[in-house]
Amino acid sequence: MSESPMSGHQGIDPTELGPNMWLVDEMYRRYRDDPDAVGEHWREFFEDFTPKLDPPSAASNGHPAAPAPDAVQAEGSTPAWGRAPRTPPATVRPAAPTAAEPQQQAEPSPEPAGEASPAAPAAPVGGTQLRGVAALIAKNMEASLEIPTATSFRFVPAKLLEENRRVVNRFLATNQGGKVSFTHLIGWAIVNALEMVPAMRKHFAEVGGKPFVVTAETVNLGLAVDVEKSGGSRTLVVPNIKGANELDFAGFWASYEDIIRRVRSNKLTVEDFAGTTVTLSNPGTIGTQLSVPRLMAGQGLIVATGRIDYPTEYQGSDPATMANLGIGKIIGMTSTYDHRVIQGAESGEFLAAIERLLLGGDGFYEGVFASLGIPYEPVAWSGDRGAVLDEDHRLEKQTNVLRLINMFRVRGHLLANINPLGGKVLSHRELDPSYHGLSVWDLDREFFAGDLPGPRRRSLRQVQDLLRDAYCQTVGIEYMHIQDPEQKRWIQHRIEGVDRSLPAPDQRHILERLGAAEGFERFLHSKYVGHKRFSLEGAESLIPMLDVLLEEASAAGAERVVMGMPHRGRLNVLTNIVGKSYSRIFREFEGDLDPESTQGSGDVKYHVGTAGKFTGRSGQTITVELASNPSHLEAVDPVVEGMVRAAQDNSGDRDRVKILPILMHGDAAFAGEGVVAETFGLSELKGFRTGGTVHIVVNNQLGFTTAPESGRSSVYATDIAKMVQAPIIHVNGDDPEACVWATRLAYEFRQQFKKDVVIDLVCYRRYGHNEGDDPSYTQPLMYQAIDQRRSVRKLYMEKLVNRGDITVEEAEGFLAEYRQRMEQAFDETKESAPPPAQLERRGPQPMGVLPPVETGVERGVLDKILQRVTTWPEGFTPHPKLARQLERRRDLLEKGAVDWALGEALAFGSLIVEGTPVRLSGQDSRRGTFSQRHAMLVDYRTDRKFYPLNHVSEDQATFLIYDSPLNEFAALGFEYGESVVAKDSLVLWEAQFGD
Ligand SMILES: Cc1ncc(C[n+]2csc(CCOP(=O)(O)OP(=O)(O)O)c2C)c(N)n1
Repeated sequence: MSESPMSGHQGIDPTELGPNMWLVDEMYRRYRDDPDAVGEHWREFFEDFTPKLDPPSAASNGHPAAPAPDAVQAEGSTPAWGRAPRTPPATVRPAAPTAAEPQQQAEPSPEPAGEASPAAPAAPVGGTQLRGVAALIAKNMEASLEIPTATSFRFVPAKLLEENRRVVNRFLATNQGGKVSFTHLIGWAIVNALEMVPAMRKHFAEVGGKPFVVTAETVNLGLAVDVEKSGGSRTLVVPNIKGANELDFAGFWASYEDIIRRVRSNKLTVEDFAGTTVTLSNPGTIGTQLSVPRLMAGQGLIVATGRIDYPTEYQGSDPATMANLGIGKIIGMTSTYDHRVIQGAESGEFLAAIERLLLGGDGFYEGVFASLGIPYEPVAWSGDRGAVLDEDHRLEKQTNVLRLINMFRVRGHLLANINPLGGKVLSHRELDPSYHGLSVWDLDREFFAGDLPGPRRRSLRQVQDLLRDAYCQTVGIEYMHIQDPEQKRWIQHRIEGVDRSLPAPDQRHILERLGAAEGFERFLHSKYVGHKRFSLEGAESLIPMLDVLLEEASAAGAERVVMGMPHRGRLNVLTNIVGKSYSRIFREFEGDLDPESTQGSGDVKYHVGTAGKFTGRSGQTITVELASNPSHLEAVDPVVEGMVRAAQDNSGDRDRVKILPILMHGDAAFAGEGVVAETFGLSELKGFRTGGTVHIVVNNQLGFTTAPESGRSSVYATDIAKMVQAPIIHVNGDDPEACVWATRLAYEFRQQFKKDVVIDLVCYRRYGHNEGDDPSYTQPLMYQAIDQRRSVRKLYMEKLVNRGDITVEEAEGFLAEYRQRMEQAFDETKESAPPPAQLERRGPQPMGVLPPVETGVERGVLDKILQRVTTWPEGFTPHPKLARQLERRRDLLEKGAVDWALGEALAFGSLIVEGTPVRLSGQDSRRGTFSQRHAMLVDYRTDRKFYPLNHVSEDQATFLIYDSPLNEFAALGFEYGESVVAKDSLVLWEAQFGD
């Protein structure tokens, strides 16, 4: 029943981490040391790779890099932390260092290795002479007797540590992989407690016969690792984590694992043992409750942790009874210190600080969660109130458990990890058990689980796990607004307690499709630099989603789908789903445009429709038609519905299962355009219904430059779909397996209930709105995060390797195929390139001039405005490119030249200086569609906003400028209303051109 902190230590047995947890990291290391050491396919994969479990580089934490491996080796090391399986015996090397920098004190072994010298005295009966490492340990132990130590003891409740470690590991298991052990967390608490009680960083030193007390600035945390040698005997090594107090938890965890890995592979170096400040020892592995270890010279403190277990008097008690009584496990901890320089009170305070941290004080777990990118709130500590042995309390808690279950069904999506860019801690009071009077102490108690699948009675922990798995992983589903109980039950049966893992062929197919999606974009990117293509990058999961949708539909006997979609990813869908040939698309890029199209403006690629055949994996085919659409976003929605309805009626598809509508949308357009609501309004009407549309919102969290807070009043971009009680499935675009699973669910729902269903594919946009646009003017921090983000293909491949789902050789095969696809594309363009088209450009017709009006203002006023719109406040950091742009504006006026944007700023500025308020709204108006206006500056480091025209003079009128939602009718109507009342203001609405 007992658990040692070390038994949670999983760094030694890789199988417990996911079979290949280290594999990718190891290959990366080889690549980093010598890029030629890995195959050429891997190089592209590693270009932007950051190893998750690689410790921060020595340079980054201010320590010199370790000397070359091999300098010092542990003998036949099998670290016994966690009882690891034995590694093959290593070659015997020079004496391994043992506790407390032994290598600094190491002297040559008193006896040469090999035969004893004939002159040596006879060994005692049964005696074996201590040599090498063993002799050194003996020596060091004797030396340690000179240190006058004292020891403080404390038992610390382990309940919260256990619960939060569980949350962490459940998250890691479904995301990056890896496991955090109790010791990682306890070690981290020790490092933090040393910051809180710096007196514990002192040690004693004697120089020239004089005593000194030394306070270490950096904490080099020694880890006492018990190593089992090939012959079965044991020894001890104490390498340390350098500068542990300068790391965050993720860095500490990575360094810790790195050390254990190097112990295991005999790769420790002299540097690893140098300068230990404090040591952590854990004899809890073998069941020890408390121990008083020896303190080595040069250190002032050694902490020992015992096993994690129930107090001795409860050994053998019934776990259910203990849960009901609120009895939890504890950990014994000791602090053994050098009493010459550290006092008992300081040591006591130090252990108290560790306890406070392990009970969640000072944001301890919040820090751990944040550094690992876990988007949840940690479990909080609380005392056990209202013991459940009391009938009333039991009933009350039971009721609350049922309420919690319902709450997860209603609002669980708010805790779902659906945003690949993360950045926000997900929480909602009604999903917090404490809001329902339930605490950590209730987790092990049993309750009736209502209508959840599985046993009628189970622990609250099991209930909560099931709910979190169903509603709060990378899929969040809204369906409780549906009034039909049958539809709700149908959904619950498919998401509660259901294993969502995909079979191996599906995984490989997804990876292949992601390669096709990314490869196409990368190719266009390198070949047609600066061309608009409205890249799908950041949302590549759309391709496997459409693929599975067509696969399912064709397998079920559907004959045709009609799709409507906007600009984003359209070319990708045309090639990878509709089957339009690469060469046809490339020809359009090379200038072979349809002369009928928009005067050859080049936008035909994003608007023209086409029809093709999709062939599923099992060979079945289905006709796919992509409707032509105008630039006007969402205008195609009712058109697609009309096309489908006509086709259904013509072919006698009365059940509406043979011809299926699919609509794709951008998040801003879906939330903004009125025609979306109008089309939903048709969906259930006899004369208009098409048996349900599968909607996929490609939610890249921006509409051109407009963020959701300016673009919509609803929580989600998809809230409008609730008007027809459609289920809405939000899914993290960086989890392609979840995307595919969500698509299957959506399709099945549509077929079953003949109703609309919406998938909200939460993703990001790797570039600007189009490839020539710089998004970092308005969203600098978001784009710094996006720049760091590796493609979904790479992340998925890494995950498959880490989980052991594909081998390294298979991964290499996928990388080779990806490269080959690019090369083939290059060949195809070479073959297909036609002569560049000569398009006749007609200039605009002269429109005449308006009668002249006196508008002039004093030059001084213009200079003042210019000064304002080309400067920014102290401490504000403008975008580096913009700073230069504004500088040029100043030069312009000096030369007497004024461009459109400056002319406009001077006009607005002079109006407000004269006392006329100005109000302007429109799509992306604050920055300007052409990146020309910059009426709002955004701090490059903090996202803070500054509006220069609001600071021209003290008594000026207001200048108000807003990005509107992506609609025209409502925004224009609103501004017209403004102008009817605000007669003395200049009220403007700005339209946005085409796409
Ligand atoms: C009705 C209409 N209004 C405005 C535009 C100009 N416009 C083209 S794309 C775009 C932003 C679209 O954002 P979103 O719908 O989120 O799709 P994304 O480009 O992010 O994929 C705007 C405002 C347009 N094409 N149609």
